[in-house]
Amino acid sequence: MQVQTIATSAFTDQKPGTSGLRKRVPVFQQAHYLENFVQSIFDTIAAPAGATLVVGGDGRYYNREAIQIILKMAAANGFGRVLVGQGGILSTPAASCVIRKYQTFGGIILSASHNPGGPEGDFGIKYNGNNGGPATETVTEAIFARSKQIDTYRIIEAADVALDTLGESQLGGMTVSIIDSVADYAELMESLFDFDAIQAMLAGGFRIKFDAMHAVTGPYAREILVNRLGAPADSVMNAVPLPDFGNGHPDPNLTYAHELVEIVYGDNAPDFGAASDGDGDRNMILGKGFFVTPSDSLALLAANATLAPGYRQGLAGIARSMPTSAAADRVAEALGIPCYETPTGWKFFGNLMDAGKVTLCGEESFGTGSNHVREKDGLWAVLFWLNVVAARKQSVEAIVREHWAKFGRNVYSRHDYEGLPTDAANGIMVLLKAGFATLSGKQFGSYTVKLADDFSYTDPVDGSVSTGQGVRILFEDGSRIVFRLSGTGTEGATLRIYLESFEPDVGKHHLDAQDALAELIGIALQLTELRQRTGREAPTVIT
Ligand code: VG1
Ligand code: CO
Repeated sequence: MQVQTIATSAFTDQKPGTSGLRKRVPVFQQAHYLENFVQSIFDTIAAPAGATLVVGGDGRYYNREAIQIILKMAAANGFGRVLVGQGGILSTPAASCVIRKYQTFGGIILSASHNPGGPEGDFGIKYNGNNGGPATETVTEAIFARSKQIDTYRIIEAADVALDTLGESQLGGMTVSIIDSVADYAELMESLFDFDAIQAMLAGGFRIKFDAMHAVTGPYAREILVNRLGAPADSVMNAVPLPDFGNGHPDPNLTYAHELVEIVYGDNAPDFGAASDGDGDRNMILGKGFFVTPSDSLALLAANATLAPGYRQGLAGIARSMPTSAAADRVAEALGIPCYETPTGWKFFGNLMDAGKVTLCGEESFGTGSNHVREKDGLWAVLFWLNVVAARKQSVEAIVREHWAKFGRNVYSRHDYEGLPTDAANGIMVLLKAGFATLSGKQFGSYTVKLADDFSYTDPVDGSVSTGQGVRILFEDGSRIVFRLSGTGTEGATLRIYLESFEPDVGKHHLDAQDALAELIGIALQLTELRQRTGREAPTVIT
C-alpha cells in the first residue's frame, strides 16, 4: 500500500455549524478542501489502528466523489474496515443505526440535509461518534481548531471502489464492505412499531401519501411502506434519489413540499400525508386537509407513546430544543417525567439519551426522534404516527384536536427571513441584545416582558456550557418570541423568528396560528426594526 503524505495549507472557514460543515459544492471541489477537513476529523478522533468506520450520504451531487476520497484517506489513516451504504447511500438515521448496530468507532455522513443539491447547490460532511450521534460541540470545536493548523493529509493511491456492488473488497490494507442501505434500518423500524396493525389499516382502505422529495428516503419508504406494509406503490412519490433533488428544495414544510400539500388539501385527499428531507431525518405530518405542527407532533407522540410496542414501557423523559414549543412540557408534566430544554441541533440530545434521561426528543424544525438511534428520524416519525392512528382508529385531525382539548394548545409558528445580508442580520441580533437591560417589565400591547436573554445551556451530563444559543423574549403570560440566526445556510444569513402563545380555551383552538399570533408577530417586527433594516415585507417561509 502506497500511503502518500500530501502537503496542504489550512482553510480558515471549516467551522462546523448546527449540523456539520456545509458549503457550496464548488467550495468542496477546491483542491484539498474536503481532504483537509477529513484529515482534521481523523486527527481529532484518533481512532485506534484497525477501527471500523461507517460512510454514507444522501446521494446529492459530489456524494460518490467524496466517498472515494474518504475511503482512500481512511485506508491511509489506519482504519481496518469501512461500511458503506450501497451506491454511497445512507440516510442520516440509517447511518446512525448502522454505527450502533455494528458498534463501529464512528461514521462520516455526507449531507447538507434540506439544502438544495446539484453542482451549484450545497454539500456537507459531519462526524458521528460511536453512539451513532453527531459529535458534541467539544469535538466539533476541536476539529475546527485542527483544520486551521493542518499542513499535511494522508491518502493512498488506488483505483476507485465499486460502490454499487454488495460485498467486500480490499483497499490498501483496509476492507470495504458495501452494505444494503435499507435492511438494518427497516429491521429496526419493524422492532419498534406494530406493523401488523398498520398493515391491517392500510388493507382496510386507509390511504397514505409519502413524498420523498427526490431525496434519500425514497428507497427506505418503498421498502417499508410498500414492500413490508403493503401500501399501494403510488403511496410513495418522488421516490428516486436524484443528485440535484429534481432541482427542488428537499425541505418538508408547507412551502417546499407544496406538491404533497396540494394533494392532501385537494379533492379525494388521502387520509395521511408525510414528507421527509434530503437526508431523511426530518418529517412533516399531514392529515386530510390538516397540518400537524412539529412541536405538537412531539407532544402527541409522547402522550401516545405506549401505543407503540417499542415504547410500551413508557418514557424516561423528553427533550426539546429551546425554540420548540412547550407543548411537550405539558405532556411530560402529566406523565410525571422530566423535560429538558437544549440548544438547537441534534448533537445536544446525545448525552441525555446515552445517560438514559430521555427517550423522545424533538425540534420545531420538523425533527423528531428517540433513543432507537442518535439522530432525528423522518420515517420513524411517520411510522409512529401510523401506529398511533391505527391504534386509536381516529383521523389525524381528531387526534390533534383531542390532544389540544386535554392539554391546551401551544399556538406556534416560525417565520424565516432567508438570504439576508449578513451585516443586516447581525445588526438585528446586536440590536436585540442591546435591549436586554431595558426590556424587562416593558409593556407591548397586551404583553409584558418578563425576561429577555441570550440562551445558554449547561449539559446536565458532562457539564459543558454552550452560550449564545438564541435571543429569548419571555412574556409574563408564558408567551415567547425567540430570535436565532441559522447555522446551516451557506449564503447570506437566515433570521428565524419563533413565536409561541398558549391557548387553553377550546373555543379558540380552530383559529389559524398566524391570526392568533398576529400581535406577537407585530412585536417581533417592532423589536427587530426588520422592515427598516432589511426592506423585507414578509418572511420567505412560514411554518
Ligand atoms: C436547522 C434547524 C435545526 C436542525 C438543523 C439541522 O438549523 O433549525 O433545528 O437541527 O437545521 O437539521 P439552523 O441552524 O439552520 O436553524 V438537518 O435536517 O439540516 O440535519
Ligand atoms: Co436533514
